[in-house]
Amino acid sequence: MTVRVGVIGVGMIGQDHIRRLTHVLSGARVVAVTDVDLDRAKTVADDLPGSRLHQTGQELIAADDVDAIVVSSWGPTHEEYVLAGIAAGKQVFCEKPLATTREACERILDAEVAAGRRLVMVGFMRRYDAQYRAMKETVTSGDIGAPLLMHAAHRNPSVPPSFTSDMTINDSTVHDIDVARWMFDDEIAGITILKPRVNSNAAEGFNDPLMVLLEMTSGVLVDVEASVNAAYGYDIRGEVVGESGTVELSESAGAIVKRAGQHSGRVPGDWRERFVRAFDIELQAWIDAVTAGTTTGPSAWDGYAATVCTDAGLEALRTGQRVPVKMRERPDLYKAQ
Ligand code: NAD
Ligand code: ISE
Repeated sequence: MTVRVGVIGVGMIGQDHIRRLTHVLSGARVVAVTDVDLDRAKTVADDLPGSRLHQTGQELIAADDVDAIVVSSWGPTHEEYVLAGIAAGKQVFCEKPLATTREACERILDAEVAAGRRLVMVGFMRRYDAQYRAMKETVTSGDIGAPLLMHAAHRNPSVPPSFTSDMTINDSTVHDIDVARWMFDDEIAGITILKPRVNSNAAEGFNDPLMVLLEMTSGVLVDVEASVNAAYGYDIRGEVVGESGTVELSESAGAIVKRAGQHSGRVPGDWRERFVRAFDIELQAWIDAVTAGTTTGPSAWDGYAATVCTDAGLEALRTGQRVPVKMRERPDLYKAQ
């Protein structure tokens, strides 16, 4: 069976997902595209033999020849499409964030629970990265003893002028929040954010970098340096400190060059380069699950938890105070993930 996929939102990541669904992965074909920018969607459809342009996301979701949906439009528009996908009984791969407010995420949880089955996977691709997976295996094996701390850094080389300090939390650090929950199979209990000296490369009024402290309910502390004007490249770091050892992400792929008494290697240019394989593996896992009639990967509950945490993070950024994270009770549907 070939899964016939419709893609809503064909900007940067939407087009990248279409490329991988078309040229890299197996078992799927993109048959439908749409975007609020119809000219952009038409250009994409014209370059994609066998695909059809739809005027709206709702029309695409309702189409009989669309089996499953990728939502890669702007975050605030995700809720509408995810809810429509659930109502149509179609599987949805939704880029992060699941939705931008706690209430919107709760409406999605309610809809899935009412449907009685999981239909949504959220695009937290770091869970599919080989280095993060190796780190989780080590933590879970107990080889370094009980985890105590995690040090992380999320450095973007630069951001467009439209990017705000809030987005450092809900667009970038949201990935570190998901990693922390997944790495330790635990929830986040509280968040504190400190504002160090400002990088002179940052736009006027922009607090960059930020130091984010996540407290897990187990007591593990996760510190995340979130920088979006790091200039030298896209650098994702992580180290878990256990009672009797540590495990850290290694330097990213690429050859190490040794010459003239020095050694050097490549720093990825952006998230597409750093996580290219993770995105491939993530979407292949989704296609395989859709084909098998099952669901996999980060769930709507994970999307909800991440948004509740980023909301708390925004309050912590505004107030300078520690903000507790309070979530609703986890529905049975999400208990055996
Ligand atoms: P983008 O601006 O390049 O593309 C978004 C597209 O959505 C645009 O073409 C826009 O016209 C379209 N759009 C906006 N509103 C729409 C609507 N109501 N209906 C249909 N289309 C609509 O943005 P992007 O960088 O591709 O990001 C898209 C999503 O992917 C965001 O949610 C972002 O957070 C997420 N993202 C995830 C990662 C990751 O690492 N997993 C990386 C980048 C972006
Ligand atoms: C972007 O939207 C992503 O999701 C990337 O993975 C992240 O590293 C980047 O900071 C975000 O802006």
